Amino acid sequence: MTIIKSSGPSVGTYPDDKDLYTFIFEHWPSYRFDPRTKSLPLLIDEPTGQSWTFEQCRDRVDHLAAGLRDQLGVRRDTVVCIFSPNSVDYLIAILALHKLGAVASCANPAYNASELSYQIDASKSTAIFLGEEALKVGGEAAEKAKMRKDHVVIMQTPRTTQGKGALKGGAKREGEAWYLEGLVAEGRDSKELHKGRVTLKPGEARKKLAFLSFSSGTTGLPKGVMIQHYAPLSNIQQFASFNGMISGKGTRFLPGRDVSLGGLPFYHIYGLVVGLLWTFYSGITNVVLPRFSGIEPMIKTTLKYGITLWWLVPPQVVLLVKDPKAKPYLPQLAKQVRFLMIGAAPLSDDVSKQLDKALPGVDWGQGYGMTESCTVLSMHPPGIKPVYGSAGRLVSDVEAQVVSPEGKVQPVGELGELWARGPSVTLGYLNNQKATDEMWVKEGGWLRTGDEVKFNEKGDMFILDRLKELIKVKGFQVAPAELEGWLLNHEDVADAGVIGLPDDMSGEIPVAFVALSQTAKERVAKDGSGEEGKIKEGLMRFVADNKIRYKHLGAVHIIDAIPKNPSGKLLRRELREQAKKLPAP
Ligand code: 4UV
Repeated sequence: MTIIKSSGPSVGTYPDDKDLYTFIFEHWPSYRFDPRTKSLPLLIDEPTGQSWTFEQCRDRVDHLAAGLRDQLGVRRDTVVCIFSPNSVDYLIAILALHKLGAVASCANPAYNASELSYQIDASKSTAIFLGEEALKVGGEAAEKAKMRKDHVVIMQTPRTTQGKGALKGGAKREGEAWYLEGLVAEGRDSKELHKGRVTLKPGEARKKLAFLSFSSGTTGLPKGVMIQHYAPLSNIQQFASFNGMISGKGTRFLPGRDVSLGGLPFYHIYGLVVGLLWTFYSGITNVVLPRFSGIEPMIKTTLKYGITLWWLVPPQVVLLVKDPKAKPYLPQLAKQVRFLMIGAAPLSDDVSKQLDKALPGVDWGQGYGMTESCTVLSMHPPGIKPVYGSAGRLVSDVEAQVVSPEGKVQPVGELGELWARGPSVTLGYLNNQKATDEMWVKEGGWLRTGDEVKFNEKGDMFILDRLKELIKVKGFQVAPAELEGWLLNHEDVADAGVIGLPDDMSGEIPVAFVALSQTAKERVAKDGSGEEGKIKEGLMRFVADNKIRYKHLGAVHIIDAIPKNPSGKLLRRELREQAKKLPAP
């Protein structure tokens, strides 16, 4: 049995009687700023520069929780969807829900109404926070899901408010919907303020849900990942320990001095746990960007706010090293940015080399994680040079084994599927025991990652392929089953198979293979290849008009039949082989 263990310092004991609200506001690690001062600006709204201290955040969380309790009846196990671009109130909303024992289901703010209503239904969300820019789509989806109108909370960005209840002449509501500011505004004495707080008994954090995040996992449609409080709470500490913060020896990060780029989407597990929860818990100032709007704005924000920590996905690094707009800033960035982590999809060796040249001397490396492992499993360790192509080493208290297709545990250096275990592994998929059993192995507590990896003797992990169906476009998840199901709604399609093909900018891009319906075949027989072209265009549009941008198809190919095995399972490897033979588009 070859079990690979983390070489990072162990955290020791993880608290299992704390929800995230309690953990973040009342659990004091030695490395965090002095709890008596609490005067550090911790969250900064990038567009306005308005900042919030630890105490101000807690006060806002407490008032919002009271408002949610009194006006919406939110309580233990109520599921509430958050549909918003990044904002300071993203964290406030999450922690207010956790204070009441409720569960946050964070959705991609760029979803359309049908994508969002799928998540609302699947998570059984009974209330929703809507970012201002998400109002139209969110309102439509909430209506579709038959959500009560007074269970909608509109999150204004701080720049549109001038203090508690000051919005729009003090209006607390818009029609029946609540303004977040309106819920915060209620005056309450301290006893009233904390009524309804849910605290956990020893062991309970291991089971009590904190988040329902969506992931397609190995196969099929996106499913709600049941994330218990213990999982992010552990991962935050594993991250801190691996980077020397708990031991205090050679710490990589400097609470009170470092400034983080809050630009990764907070709905996604990488942005949520690393880019939001870990920074706040660690007392690191976070500049919150509503979204990534190009490499130059990101650089300008970095320079303006003295940002020293960058969390990125590979396509942003490609822009950084290749876009001429970035070039003039590189020397200045190399002096200021101290650390850069890249994750959620593979980073090529070529781009890695260019990054080393672009930002000489900067501490950078890849990180690797999954929604199901909430989140970081490996990252580039402190104190060594980046190892091109490596997704780093196992973070503290993570163990791994590499398993062959025949189920044999491989020796170090051999290829196989990564199975990982550690305190941040989640509980499984909501209402889907079959998919849960396929990924969570009861014996040994392993999580099957569906990623093909190998380790070297030093413990560097290399991800060589993805064995699961999942497609990653710019680090975002695309489930082939969702696009296949959608294409089957089109009258020209008898059968469909979707795979991801490599793309320089996005990492991968979804491509569809379709077998035509009888009527479409007849049209082609009559009108020839011109009609084929029209059908392909029509199908590309059919996806583009109905799905979020990163799910749009790069190409459609018409074939006679979609390859299947005798039990009807789609053979994606064969589609990949066929794709290799096609002329370049
Ligand atoms: O579920 P998910 O969308 O989750 C993520 C999480 C990425 C993170 C998390 C914490 C970090 O510190 C960090 O750096 C990155 O993406 O998708 C999980 C799948 O994405 C692929 C892999 O197939 C996972 O199973 N993936 C994630 N990171 C990498 C990657 C990587 N560095 N290299 C290659 N593939």
